[in-house]
Amino acid sequence: MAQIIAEVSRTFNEFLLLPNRTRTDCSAATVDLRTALVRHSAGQAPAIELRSPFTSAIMQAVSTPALAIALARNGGLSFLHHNQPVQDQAAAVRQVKNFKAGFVVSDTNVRPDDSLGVLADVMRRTGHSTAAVTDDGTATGRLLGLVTSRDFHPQRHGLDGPVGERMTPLSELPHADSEITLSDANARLWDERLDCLPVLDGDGHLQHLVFRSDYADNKRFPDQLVDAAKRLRVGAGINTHDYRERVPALLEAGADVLCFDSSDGYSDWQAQALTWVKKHHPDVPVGGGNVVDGEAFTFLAEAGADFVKVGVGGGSICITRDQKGIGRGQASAVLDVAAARDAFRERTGAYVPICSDGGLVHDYHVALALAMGADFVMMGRYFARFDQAAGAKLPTRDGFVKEYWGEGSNRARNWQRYGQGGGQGLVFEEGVDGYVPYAGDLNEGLALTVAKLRTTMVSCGSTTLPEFRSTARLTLVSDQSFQESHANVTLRDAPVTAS
Ligand code: RVP
Repeated sequence: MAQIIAEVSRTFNEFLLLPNRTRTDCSAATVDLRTALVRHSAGQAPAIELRSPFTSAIMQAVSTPALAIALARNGGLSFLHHNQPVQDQAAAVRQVKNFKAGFVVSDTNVRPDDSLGVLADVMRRTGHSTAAVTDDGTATGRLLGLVTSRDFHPQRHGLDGPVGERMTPLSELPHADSEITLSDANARLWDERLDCLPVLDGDGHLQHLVFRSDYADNKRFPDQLVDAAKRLRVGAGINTHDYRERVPALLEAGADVLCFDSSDGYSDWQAQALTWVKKHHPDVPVGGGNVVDGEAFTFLAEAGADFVKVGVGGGSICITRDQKGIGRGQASAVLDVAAARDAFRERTGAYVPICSDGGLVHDYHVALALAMGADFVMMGRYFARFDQAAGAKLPTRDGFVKEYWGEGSNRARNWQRYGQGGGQGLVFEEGVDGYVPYAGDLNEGLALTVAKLRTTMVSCGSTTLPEFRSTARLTLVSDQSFQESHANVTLRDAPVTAS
């Protein structure tokens, strides 16, 4: 006979945190948001720790290289999606690993015999006012000079003459070799009163430009998530179909951590694939999921998963529950899996972090997920709203929106994530294709969310995430008290007739 789980399936909106005593040494500034990303022996430091407990969803609409760079610079981690050819995903990983803060690959490039009209067009297109002049007009050609918008005037010089006549030639241009560090490059920018310092390889080919205008930007990110070689860290999604080809290519490209991406990870397929990765690449951390209960967590932890993602059907674009009747309220799922993680640690001495994935709608849901036991969170909708995400930004009557679509939608057709028995395709959709409100730059949006998380932790008397989850006190909210949570006046900027 079917078993009925006694507890009701609950979600984040049904809970609130009670404030704990806040001691004088507990303040937003002393809160430490570091958290374990991967399996480790209890009491020992993990091989990889996030500086901030945020990861971005393994989705086409979300985790681009630009978003991965921005998130890692803020201490979190992106998982680049696997719903693309292996070589494309590997190239995306390389793009993140090759990023050097402050060292810009030039996007405004011309040849010396290009006309000033061509130069003006290129500058208009990129919005930048400094162009590299290289022998072949590419970002890595042999550098011949620099030309800026201050070097020519369309009326005075006309637009027909060649760029070479207005550029500052390399012989008069201070430049550096590829060994230079960012701090030395910045020192030269200030000492020699330069706006831009080109960095060249041994053959005189352009590698990067370092701009004075980026100086403040480079000081902005004290919590970057970097590897031993100071390169930003990046994760990559994999699936249980082509992992034998995909995993080696991703590792060759420099991926720091992998994660199986499946709408239902409680399967022999995933256990077998985990075993394969662990056998062939024992030092590479690999996560598993998704699961919604302790039994499934333990299954994946025993199969070797280095972290486990929690969540089925709660994603903002997800219709799995409507379509298949499978899933569990995200709060119940996290609480159950967190208990299993702690039991697994007691039994084996291994701590396997868990990630609350999907269904985080309000900023305070992040705090609730972490209080309920998640080591870190994964979000799709949240990150899809930012400039750095993949979706197009579109104007509406009320402002801008960004496109956001599920991996189980017909737009993404990520059949590897959904075992529907349809071969290389989806038999039915498990996700929708829609829009989310545009939220600007990730750096600013995430800073606000982090500020809220810090102050919630202070109210709960915690300066670390382990302390937060071990001391949190949560209460269920009734419909009536949920109403009480919202403002109950007519807002100043709303029509007076509003109820
Ligand atoms: P959300 O943050 O609520 O937008 O949820 C994102 C999560 O939803 C993803 O990390 C993934 O687990 C899940 N997802 C992605 N696509 C779909 C779908 O099409 N059903 N669901």
